[in-house]
Amino acid sequence: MKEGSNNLIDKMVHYKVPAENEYWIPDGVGGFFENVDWLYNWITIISVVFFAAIIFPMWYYTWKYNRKSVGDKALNQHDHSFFLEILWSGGPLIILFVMFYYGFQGYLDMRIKPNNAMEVGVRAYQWGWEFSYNEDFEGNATKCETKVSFNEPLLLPTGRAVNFLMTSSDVLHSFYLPNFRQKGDVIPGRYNTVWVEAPEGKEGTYPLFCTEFCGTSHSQMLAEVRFVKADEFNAWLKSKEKVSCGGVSLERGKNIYSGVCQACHSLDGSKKVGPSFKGLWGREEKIEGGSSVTVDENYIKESILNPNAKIVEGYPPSMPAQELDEDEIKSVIKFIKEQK
Ligand code: HEC
Ligand SMILES: [Cu+2]
Repeated sequence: MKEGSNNLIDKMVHYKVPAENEYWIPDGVGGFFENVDWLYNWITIISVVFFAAIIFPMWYYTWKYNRKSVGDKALNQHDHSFFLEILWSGGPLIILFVMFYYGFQGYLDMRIKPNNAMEVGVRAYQWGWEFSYNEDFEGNATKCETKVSFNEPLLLPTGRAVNFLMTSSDVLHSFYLPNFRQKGDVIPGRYNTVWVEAPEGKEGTYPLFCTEFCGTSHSQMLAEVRFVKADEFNAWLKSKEKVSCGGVSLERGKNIYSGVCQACHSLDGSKKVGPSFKGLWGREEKIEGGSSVTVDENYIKESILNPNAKIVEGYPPSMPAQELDEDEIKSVIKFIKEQK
C-alpha cells in the first residue's frame, strides 16, 4: 500500500488473505498463537468426531427401524441403560472440563500483561483508528502525546511487549490482530486493554481489523500495523513527534484531518456525512434558517468547537464538537485553505 493511501479498493486488495491461508487462520506471531491454534484445532476435531458419531448412526437407525406398516409394534424396547447414561454424560463433561482448563489458561495469558510493557493508546472511531505514543522503545517519554492515524502504517517495535490501552469516541468497536490471536472490545467511556509481543526477527506488516459491526463504513476500519526493529521505531517516533507536538503547521492540520475529520468530510468535492472541504475556504455558505455566511477563520473555528451554532443547509446537525486546542485549530484552518 502506498504511504497515506486511503483508497478502499487499494486496502481491500492489499489485505487479501495470503493464498496459503485462504481457508484457515493466518500465520501466527507472538506468544499466544500456539496455544490458541492447538486448542482451536483440537475442539474442531472433537466436534467433527461427535457430529459423525451421533448423526450417522441416527440416520442409519431411522432408516433401519422405521415403522414398516400401520399398527406395526416394536418387538423389543430398551428404554434405560445406567451404563450408557453415565458414559454419555460423564464423557463429554470431562472433555468440557479439559477445554475449559486450557481455554482459561490461554485467556489469562492474553489478559495479564507483563509489567514492563510499552503502553500505546488506541482510539477507535467511526471509522478509523488512532494510535498515541507516550514513550519510545527505551521508555523515555516523548515530547507530547504523539498521535498517528491509520491512514499510514502504525509502527510498533519488535522485542518489546506492547500493551494497548483502548477506548472509543463513539460506539463499540473491536480491536483484532489476527496474526497475534489477540482481540478486545473497544468501549466508549471506558478503557480496555490487550497486549502482544512480536519477537525480534518477526518484523513485518500485520493487519488490524475492527470486528464489531459499527456502522456503514465498518469495513473500512482496516489498518496496517508494522513491527520494526527498535532503532527504526525510535527514529520514526521522533519524526512523528514533530507533527504532533505543538506549533501550527500544514502537516499537523493534515494529520488531524486524516485522523478525525476524514470520516465525514472529503477533499474531492464528494458529499459524505458532512460537506466536502474542497473549495470551502472563502465560499458563501447557506445556513439552515435562510441566512448565509462567508467561510473564514471564525466560522471554521465555530464549526469545530460548536458545530450546531450554524448548520449548513441540506446537512443533518450530526457533527460532534471537537476538542482541539488553538494550535490545532489553526493547523486545520491552514489545511482547509489549501483545499482549493
Ligand atoms: C461525525 C461526522 C463529522 C466529523 C467527524 C466532523 N464533521 Fe464537520 N461537519 C459534519 C456535518 C454533518 C456538517 C454539516 C452540518 C453542520 O454544519 O454542523 C459539518 C460541518 C462542518 C463545517 C462547516 C462546513 C461548511 O460547508 O460550511 C466545518 C468547517 C467542519 N465541519 C469542520 C470539521 C473539522 C475541522 C473536523 C475535524 C476536526 C470535522 N468537521 C469533523 C460532520 C462531521
Ligand atoms: Cu469499528
